Amino acid sequence: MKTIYSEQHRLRDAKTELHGGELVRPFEKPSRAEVVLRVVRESGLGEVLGPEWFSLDPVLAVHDADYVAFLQIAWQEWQDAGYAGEVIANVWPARRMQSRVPRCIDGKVGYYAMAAETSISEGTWAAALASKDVALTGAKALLKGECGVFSLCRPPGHHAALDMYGGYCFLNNAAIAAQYLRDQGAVRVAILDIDFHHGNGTQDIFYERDDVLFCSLHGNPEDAFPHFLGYADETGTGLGAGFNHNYPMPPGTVFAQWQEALVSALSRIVNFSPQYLVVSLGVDAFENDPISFFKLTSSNFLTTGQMIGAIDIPTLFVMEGGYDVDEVGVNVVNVLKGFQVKTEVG
Ligand code: OKP
Ligand code: ZN
Repeated sequence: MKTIYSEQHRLRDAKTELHGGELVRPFEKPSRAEVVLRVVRESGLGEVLGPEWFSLDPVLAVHDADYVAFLQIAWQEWQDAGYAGEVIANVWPARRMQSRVPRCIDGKVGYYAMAAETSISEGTWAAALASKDVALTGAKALLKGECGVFSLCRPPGHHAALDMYGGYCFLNNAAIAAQYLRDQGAVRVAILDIDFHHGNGTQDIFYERDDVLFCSLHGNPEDAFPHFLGYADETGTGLGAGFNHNYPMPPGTVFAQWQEALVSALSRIVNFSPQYLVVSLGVDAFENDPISFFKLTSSNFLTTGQMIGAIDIPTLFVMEGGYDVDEVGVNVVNVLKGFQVKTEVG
């Protein structure tokens, strides 16, 4: 399997994350991608290729233009305001307030942020652009006939909505790739999100559509970030009714229970008969993940890959979360190896 990787991810190296009332070094840090790349190479998974450059058009196909313009200028406007720290939201259009876009940077940050843990830092926008190129290059390889491709994206994307950033995400790489596959002729595309956290951004982008099926396995929002989306009764609206499926699970969930949800999601995907599958591949359901509460083991990720491979749909794996830096590489590569075993054996 080919891996698409860009070292531009290193430009996303924020100094601060708001965690427990303190500013700490972010969990989502460059070494995550370096470790995944190293294990990809050591395991002989396949070639590692750089991304092609894509214009903003595929980004603007899923994100609002005013949001993209904001991401582009946020760091500069924050500097111009004379602030010493990184860009962090501290005010929101909360219940019964206006949803107009303010003029000043403090107001705009609150308008476009869905959470405050994620600082915008110098280089964040450049890294986010490269990350979407990594996803799109992977999608393009699928269109050319590959049956499985790994886009080693960083920063991640699945929390980024139509017009919101947060949860370490700025551009929704998986959604951008899925929409690109649609625009290049695929009639139906499915997205399977196995990151520990609910893919609120991806759900938001496709919630009213019947051409992109979204299934997500994640920590119950009553207990887990992003807290305000991801319940089982969110099943889509309008044309999209019945094309969104959430599998929220409680603290301590082990593989037996998680696997039941995966079986259900995969069966919905098979029934949908998509031309392509995009997997939001977070491995933070791992038992030792520092910010999550599921109990999957490294070998469970191998089984997960086998199960995804067994439905035999051309698949783009898009890297999302996974914060146990020591094991993130093994866990990701286990999914990819498991997928390959099945496809090679047939
Ligand atoms: C991004 B992805 C710890 C709480 C963190 C944000 C989690 C973002 C996860 N301070 N809240 O889905 O892996
Ligand atoms: Zn996550």
